[in-house]
Amino acid sequence: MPDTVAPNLVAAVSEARHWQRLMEMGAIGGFTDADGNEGVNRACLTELDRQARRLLISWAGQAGLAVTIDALGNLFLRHEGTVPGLAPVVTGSHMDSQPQGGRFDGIWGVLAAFEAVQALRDAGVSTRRPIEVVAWTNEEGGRYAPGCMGSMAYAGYAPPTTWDAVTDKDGIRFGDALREHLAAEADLTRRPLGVVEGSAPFAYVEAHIEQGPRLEAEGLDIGVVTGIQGSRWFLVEISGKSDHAGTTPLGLRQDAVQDMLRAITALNALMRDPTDVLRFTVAHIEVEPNTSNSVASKARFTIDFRHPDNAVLQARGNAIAGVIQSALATCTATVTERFHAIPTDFAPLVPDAVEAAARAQGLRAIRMPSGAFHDAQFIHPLCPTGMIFVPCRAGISHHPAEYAEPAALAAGTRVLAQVLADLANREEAI
Ligand code: HGY
Ligand code: MN
Ligand code: MN
Repeated sequence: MPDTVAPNLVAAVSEARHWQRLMEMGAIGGFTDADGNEGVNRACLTELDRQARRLLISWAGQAGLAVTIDALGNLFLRHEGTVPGLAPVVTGSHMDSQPQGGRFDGIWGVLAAFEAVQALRDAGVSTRRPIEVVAWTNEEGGRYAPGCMGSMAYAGYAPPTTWDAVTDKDGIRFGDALREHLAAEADLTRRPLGVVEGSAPFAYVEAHIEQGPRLEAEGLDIGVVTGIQGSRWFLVEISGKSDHAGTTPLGLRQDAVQDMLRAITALNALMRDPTDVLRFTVAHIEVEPNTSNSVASKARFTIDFRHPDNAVLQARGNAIAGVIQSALATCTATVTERFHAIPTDFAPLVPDAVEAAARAQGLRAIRMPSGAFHDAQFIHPLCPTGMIFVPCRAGISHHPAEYAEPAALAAGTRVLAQVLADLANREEAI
């Protein structure tokens, strides 16, 4: 990795153009919340998602990049290298957002990758290897659980039809929404799904806002991400019996809400961690019939459990179902695991390239793990993988107040550009 800065490449990254594109993207599904924050609600495989993709595709066409999509709708923008047949360097993130999301989570990584590739081309920096900018389908898992469906299918982690029967809050099946989406993008060139003929990427780099407070609090510019903690998602459905709230004695009830509370209380005890490293969240609850004067027959809730140590992730995650069953008083419960991402430690190649580029550009960088999961977690087994974090305001994310400064995003994009130029000119992954 040349320790010199590629000055014309760094200069070719345009902060203004990059910010303008981010704001234009943020207007698609954009909204202003009660506090005046500019948020985004752009769920995967919706008209808004397709609008955002068409905007990116139009920019890619103007920049001379070849556009393809695969059977999961993963979108690729390809910059050709000078040596035919070499494995590409892949870089990108996701374009879908949380329902109360921000203008930077995911989409910044896609637009930073696009800006970096455009800067390479503007600066006349040739690369032996092709570079592919990617937008993965359904990273968030907000509309359809779990997240990372596009990258999981691409990496062969699960068959592409795994999630066809998953429904959204309106009962629309993922398989049907995907079919509709692919039909709407039938004009785009289709590519085989995943790693075909052994063409695994040479390396994968994902730029992302930190979604935590550390870089800002410590006055740092770049997070050199060393790995991603593990995540496990479960759906719990408690079944009881609906009854009249006024006439049914408590002793005769099979109250699904009361048993849900018992189960969550027992899970809180299982997940207790005085070191506050473990993450346990129940944040999506549904009750049926959901009226104030009928005892609940059903209670559904989600579990998002995370930990950086796989031994803890497996031990406590595997105990969840038993703890729930033991906590029930009158109802029955089903516990379904929907997502299981083991903790990831990135091989040194990409983190070292990120740290060297940050240093060469005079930026303050620190090595750190990611608390959020990312598509990089599923690409990691295929090739050397790494991530670049930039600071976001107060670490806020998955909220309309999510914000990052234009200069901070441009700095992250310049590091990404230099890392791509470095990796795309390497002979071997050493
Ligand atoms: O939930 C996550 O960690 C990611 O931001 N989707
Ligand atoms: Mn994200
Ligand atoms: Mn997110």
